[in-house]
This record gives sequence, structure tokens and C-alpha cells, in this order.
Amino acid sequence: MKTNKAIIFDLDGVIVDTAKYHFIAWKKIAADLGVKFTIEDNEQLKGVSRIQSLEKILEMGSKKLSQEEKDQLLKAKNEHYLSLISNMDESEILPGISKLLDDLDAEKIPYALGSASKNAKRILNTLGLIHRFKGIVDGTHVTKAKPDPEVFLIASEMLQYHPLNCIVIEDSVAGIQAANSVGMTSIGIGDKKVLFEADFILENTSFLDLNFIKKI
Ligand code: B16
Ligand code: MG
Repeated sequence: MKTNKAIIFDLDGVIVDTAKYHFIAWKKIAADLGVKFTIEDNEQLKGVSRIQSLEKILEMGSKKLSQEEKDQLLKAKNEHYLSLISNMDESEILPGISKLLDDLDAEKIPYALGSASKNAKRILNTLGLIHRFKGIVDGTHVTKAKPDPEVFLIASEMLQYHPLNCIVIEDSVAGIQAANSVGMTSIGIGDKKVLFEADFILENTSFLDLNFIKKI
């Protein structure tokens, strides 16, 4: 194990603004079910797996569905989401991220991906970023979703860095809790009223740069 720091990036809401597309697709599912679903409700779905997101929407509307009905909705949601992101390109990489990756490479600070999304590799491919990460851990690798730290622990093993030497960059409450639970340093991207459990909070990714990382 090395002693300096390594970085674990969340994907949706940190590297790329797919959170807005997840919201559009879930809002349609909720509307079809007759469940009120606001942008504030959507915070609870960030970083949360696809199935758990649906369960939360059903809970919000006190709805009960069969497994078959749930499977149909999950399929419909993902198809809609994939159609929304089909035209995505490098221009949707969030501000500061490309420069930060370049700077991390120059400083030989390793980084991995720790995302709940089963579409992570497809998205990284579209963005031309897939070969840059030392490890990619996504929703297809884990049995337990955030706030369980499994996704980040696998990423720290791939990086061969002790969890205490990993810095997690996350936009979700569940992801911040996952990182904190194993002593990783958490940087929250978003609203400080929502992400108050994070060790550091930045309003958006444009404030994220090598100097900030080095000061940690
Ligand atoms: P998918 P992250 C998460 O990705 C999203 O924040 C969350 O909204 C989504 O439900 C989850 O991925 C599953 O995504 O349906 O593509 O498998 O933020 O952990 O990168
Ligand atoms: Mg996220």
C-alpha cells in the first residue's frame, strides 16, 4: 500500500451531468404511476441503484407492484434514460473535470471510478474517458448499493491504496455516507444543506482543482 492520496470519482453528477437525465426519466415513470415527484425528491435517488430508486418512488406514492410490473418499469426507465443520453458528448463533461484529470495524470495521482450506475462504462466510452481510470467499479460489480461502502472499497483495492488515503468525490448523500463510513475523505459536490455530512463541500465542480486536492 502506498501512503499518498488516490482519488475515487463518482460518475453521475461529478464527471458528467447525467443526474438531470435520470430525473427526467424517473419523473415520467412517477407521472405514469400518478406519484408526485419533485427535484427535491430526486436528491434521495442520487447515487442510489436503479431498483432502489424505483422502490423509493413507489414508497413516496404508497404504491405496491408485482415483481413483473417493477421489471417493466425498470426497463422502460432505462430505455428512456439511454435515449436521453444517446447524443451526449465531451461537451457534457462537468466544468473543471477534464483539467483535473490532466493535472492528476501529470502529478501521477491515481484515480478510479466508483459509480452505482450499470451504464457507467457506456457513458465513459461516449465521453472518451474510459481508458483514463486505473479502475472502474460500477453497478455491475457490487452486491450492496451506496450508502454501503462496497463500491469504494473495491475501488481502493484496485488502486492499491488504503481507504484512509482515498478521497471520494460525490454528489449524493448516500455516496458521502458510504465514503465516511470507511474513513475515506469525502468531497461533496452540490448544496451544503443537503451534503452537510461531507468533509468538504464545493458548490460545483468548477471549484475542484489540483490545489484543492493537494491541500487535503
Ligand atoms: P443506472 P452515480 C447513480 O450513479 C446515479 O446517481 C443514480 O441516480 C442512478 O439511479 C444509479 O447510478 C443507477 O444508474 O440506472 O444507470 O444503473 O452517481 O453513483 O455515478
Ligand atoms: Mg452521483
